[in-house]
Amino acid sequence: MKQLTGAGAGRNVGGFGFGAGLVLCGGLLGSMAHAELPRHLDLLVASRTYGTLFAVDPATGQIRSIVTGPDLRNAAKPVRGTGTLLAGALSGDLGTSRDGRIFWKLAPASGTTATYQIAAATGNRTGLFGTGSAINEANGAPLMLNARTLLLGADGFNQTFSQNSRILRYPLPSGPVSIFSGELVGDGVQLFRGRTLAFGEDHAVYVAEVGTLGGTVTSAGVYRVDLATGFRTLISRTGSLPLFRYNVTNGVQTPSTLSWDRGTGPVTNGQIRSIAYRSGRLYLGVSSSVNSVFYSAIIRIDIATGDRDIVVGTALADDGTGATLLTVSPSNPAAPPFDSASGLTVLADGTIAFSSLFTHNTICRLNPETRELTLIADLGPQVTADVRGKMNFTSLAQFTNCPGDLNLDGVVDDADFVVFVQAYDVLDCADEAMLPPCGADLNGDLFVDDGDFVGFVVGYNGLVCE
Ligand SMILES: [Ca+2]
Ligand SMILES: [Ca+2]
Repeated sequence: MKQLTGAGAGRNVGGFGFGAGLVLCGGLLGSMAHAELPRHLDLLVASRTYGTLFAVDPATGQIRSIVTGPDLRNAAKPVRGTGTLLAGALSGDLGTSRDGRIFWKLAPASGTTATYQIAAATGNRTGLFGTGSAINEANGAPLMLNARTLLLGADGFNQTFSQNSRILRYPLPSGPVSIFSGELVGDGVQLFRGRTLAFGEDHAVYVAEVGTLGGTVTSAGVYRVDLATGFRTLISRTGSLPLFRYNVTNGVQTPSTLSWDRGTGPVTNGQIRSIAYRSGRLYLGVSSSVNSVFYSAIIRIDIATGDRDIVVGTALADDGTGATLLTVSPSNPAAPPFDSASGLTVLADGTIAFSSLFTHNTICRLNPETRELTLIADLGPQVTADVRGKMNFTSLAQFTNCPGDLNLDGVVDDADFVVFVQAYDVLDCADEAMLPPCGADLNGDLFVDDGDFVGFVVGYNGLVCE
């Protein structure tokens, strides 16, 4: 515990008159200088079909720019950026850092699964690691643990039932990749096709399994993985089948599977597309299929009990049949339709943004308290007719490059100062009390100290963040 020198009562920093004004991130200056670059808090949405990453202004719903890949607004589809075209993936997901870095892990048609870094300034696509080897198989979500570390899911889409999934750890900028949890690393329940990740507030990363149709291991679940130990515990069974998984203790896996269960409520017989964390609860974008008709829902899980409920959409009753539909409608009558909710992203106001994977070209916003569902953007009218309904928006993330805006509400103000002081008192990004991605570590040295405070004050006192 140290004291923040010079902060006084928290309102008078270095004679700059702390609290005197707000810094708007991405203002007029930014738009004049970099008309084609994404701005702080733009929504990045990824088309797996074409390998295009759009930046969308959440206030207007308009495409701000093509970050990388073919420009689907133009019939000639000119490609922005160099490197492997990131199209054809079974599924892709995005990670963004607080300083404007973008990471995309997927399996492009021309190659095997790999993780790429996208340079926002140029659109260039650079492979970081991945050759389709066992440690990196299939797709998964990259997530910033801190400024220097990526955690990644690896769902093992084609793995056999005897293989385990894993969560990978990649030190930036150059690795090497290693297994953080899974296989025989870390005690606890086996992961099978654990694709998407979300940080909680309890020094844990939560992983959602895509799900499986049956075999030696069955069903799907959501697990807590402790960031200190890599140990895995079941939070909630999300699949309609009984959950069977191996258990690992001290690097030894049980010879046969065990039955696991936790939580009551709706389930799914299809894929889980995305997971998000908000206030002690997890939110899942899920798909189910009955009589060849696909249904989508956003399911909420109370971490304390594992109990599940539908916020909006259609999922299945946990009655053993895998065929009894349960539907919860949005509270507003004019709610937009959605399918296979993907890329769930919690915004500063507590609403959850998400994309639709298949027929819709939309980004929607859900208020999980009121069940109000509204439209943020419809990209359909903004692209050429031939790609509409085919883009497959697998993932969504916020582009963030305003380092002083710690709560991601678009301004650097006293609320951010409160967040900064809390992080400063903790100091070490690896401390259990520090929340990922340790955003107050502005200079990326994995500590929050006076060096970061200098940068924070500069942001607070008037520099436009682009
Ligand atoms: Ca802020
Ligand atoms: Ca630092």
